[in-house]
Amino acid sequence: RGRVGSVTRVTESTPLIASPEPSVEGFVREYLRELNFTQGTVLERASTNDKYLALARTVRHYLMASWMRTTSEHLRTQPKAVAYLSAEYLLGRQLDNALIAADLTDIASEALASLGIDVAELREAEVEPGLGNGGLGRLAACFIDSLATMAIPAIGYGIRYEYGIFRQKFEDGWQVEKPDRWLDNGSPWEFAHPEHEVTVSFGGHVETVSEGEGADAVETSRWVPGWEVLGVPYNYMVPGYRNGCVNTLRLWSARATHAFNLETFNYGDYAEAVRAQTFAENISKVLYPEDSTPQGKELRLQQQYFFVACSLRDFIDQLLPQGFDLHRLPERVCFQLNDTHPVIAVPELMRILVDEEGFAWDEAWEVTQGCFAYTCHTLLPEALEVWPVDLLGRLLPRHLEIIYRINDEFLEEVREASGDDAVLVRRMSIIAEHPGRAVRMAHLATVAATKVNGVAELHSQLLRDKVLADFARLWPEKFTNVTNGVTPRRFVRMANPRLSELITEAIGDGWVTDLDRLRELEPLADDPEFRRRFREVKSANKERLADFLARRDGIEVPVDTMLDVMVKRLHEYKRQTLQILHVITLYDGIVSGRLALEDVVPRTVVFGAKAAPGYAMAKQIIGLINHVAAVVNNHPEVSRVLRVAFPANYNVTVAETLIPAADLSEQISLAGKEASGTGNMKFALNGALTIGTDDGANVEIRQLVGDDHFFLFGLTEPEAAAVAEAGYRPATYYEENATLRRALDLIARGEFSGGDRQTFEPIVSNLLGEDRFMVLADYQSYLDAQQRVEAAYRDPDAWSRSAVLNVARSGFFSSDRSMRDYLDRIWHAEPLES
Ligand code: TH1
Repeated sequence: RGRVGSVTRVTESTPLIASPEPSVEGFVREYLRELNFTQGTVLERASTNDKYLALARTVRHYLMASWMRTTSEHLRTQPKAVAYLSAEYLLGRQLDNALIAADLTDIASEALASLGIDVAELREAEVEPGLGNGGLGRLAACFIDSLATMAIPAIGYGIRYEYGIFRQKFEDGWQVEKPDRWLDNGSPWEFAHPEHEVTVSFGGHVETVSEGEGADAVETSRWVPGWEVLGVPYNYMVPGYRNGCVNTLRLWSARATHAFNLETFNYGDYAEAVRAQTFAENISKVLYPEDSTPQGKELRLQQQYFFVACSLRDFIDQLLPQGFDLHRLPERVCFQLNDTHPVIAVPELMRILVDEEGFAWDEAWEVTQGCFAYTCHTLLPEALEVWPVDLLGRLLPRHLEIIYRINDEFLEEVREASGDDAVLVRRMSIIAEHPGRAVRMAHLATVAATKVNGVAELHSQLLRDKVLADFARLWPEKFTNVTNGVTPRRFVRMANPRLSELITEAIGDGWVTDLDRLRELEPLADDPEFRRRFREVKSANKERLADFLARRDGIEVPVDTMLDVMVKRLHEYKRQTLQILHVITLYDGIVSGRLALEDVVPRTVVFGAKAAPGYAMAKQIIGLINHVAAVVNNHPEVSRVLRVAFPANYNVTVAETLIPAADLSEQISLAGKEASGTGNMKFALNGALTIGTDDGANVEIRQLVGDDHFFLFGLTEPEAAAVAEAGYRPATYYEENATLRRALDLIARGEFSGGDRQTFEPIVSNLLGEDRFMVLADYQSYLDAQQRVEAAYRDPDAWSRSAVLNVARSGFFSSDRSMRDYLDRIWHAEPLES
């Protein structure tokens, strides 16, 4: 269906060009060829960007033969594949990861050094593809890394946003958003394939056609779309770790159709033609910057349908043999739905099977139910996507009709199973009636999927007991858990080379692909020499961070203090406010003389957080943190023991230098609100201790590392639910706790806003009036836990013993383990034999 050509299907291995020679001389030759022939410049005149692009392309060449071989093997052997459907992939920089995967780090450094080039400087030139908001997008990136490392036939499908997550700046401490022009300096990691473009339709109406005569007559629906766009695939390599497997990430970019333009041009209206083009191309223009709080914008639904329609078409046309019997589709693929964003794929597959392939409805539904699995990533009611029926019907009329029929048959089943329980039927319906008629995407996903999973034990439990309880009662076997994980390649091996070397020296390098082997470090926690070397690594990482922040932001980080870090999206439920209240309490203690400087363990509190541009309270909190930082850091006494650093534009690159330097990891969401968290895992694996609530994956981290090596505080989920049930009154805590009262009064009196009482009034009145996430209820417990942190930190040997045990006992949080769980419980796919 491509415009230019169709693919030749590989039936046996086609000849491939071999990789360039993996030697310093070979690398130099290849590099200069790239610089001269592709980049079109000579070394003496090359800019840093020229040199970076040439390096990226050189590294690419070394992975190319493996990529082609993996693709051909996939096509030849036709195994069951995993197709991961995700609206976000927060990839981070590619160069270092590719160098490590191809085992070229040393060769590349030496080769470039021989040309007088410092690889470290070129690494800095890469702009990271920020095609995601936070945890959900980064999880997708970790998963495709693990799938490649485990040689699982897998393809990631998503959107090639022209603008990724915005670049955050601070002006007078307030967040300002700038566009992320990540493609401007060239994009050496992508391969455009316009010849494999896919047409996607929107709008129009549905016609009912009668076929056959009399009693045999059947009514069928036909979608007559109103307009079309093209999806152009861009392929990215996903290299496995030194295993010869390179999978593909395929991101779609929107283009105007050729016919569309031609007609308009024939009318002679050039400007109108260009406008139409812009309209179509808007679809993949920008990532929506809301994390966990979707905006019901039409363009967002367009994005969602656009990428899943392209992906299903592509999988069927390009990855399956011609003439494949789609009744057998579930044998060949599992489409994993990363939250509800790709759920419109369910009616799309139904449409393909019924309208295009002529399947009977029941046959099509059986196939569809066999092909999808759904991961839910949240518990917040406001994060559950709901599309107004009129919007969906306008954009995708045939899909709405299909959703209605799925719902009719489903509700019939509910009625039968429940003895006509009308209340239950209304609760479970895919269509919500209030406040307006709308499609509940989580219900649609749950009805269609073979399996529904949460992302940590507690989260999956709460899904079964609360959010999707009716569904779990009807189909208990459908529900399962897969606890999230992170890739040890990027977040330990690459981000923390010093720790990696120490570990490898102790237990060999098998841990990089078998993270459970970190257990072998446990006895070394009792070895004073090992602990000393561990502390040396931590200090060196702090030096590296201090260097990085000094150059990047002009921020001074004292390296001999406890590094206390909270990095994640700004969200009220995550409770950055709780940590800033602790900072204010320390400040107040010192300034008022109640706390002697000698009694404070010197600490540097680091924040990193972006707020959704339309989330006013989140932006207020950012303003507060920056204003508190200014006061604390400029106070002659306080700043001797307390600093606050808030580097702007926290992203994957910053995480990679920050996390390995951290002593203390702040995971302080209200229990029952953070589905999993994945930053928490990265910190533990890099030897930070956690101060945290019993929420998300914190629960499992604490169980694994042990209570003595984790600082637990706060209400549990059942306790928080009980407090909410009984009627939470935050002002009581203010009235009864003098320390808390002083901290809040300082904010209210304008201590951090040059005496202005209005600036942070919304925060104070929200905390005293509503405090939906129970910051005040957990304040004292948090303070007590921070006291235990200080006591523990005063004993460096005991602290580093705990830190080593955190590393040794966190192997479970490898995304390789997550992938094994998905394979066993959901996908049932096998590795490609090589
Ligand atoms: C996050 C969850 O908040 C986090 O707890 C979890 O570790 C992570 O997903 C990975 O599972 C979510 N991110 C989003 C983003 C959007 C919508 C819902 C969620 S849940 C846009």
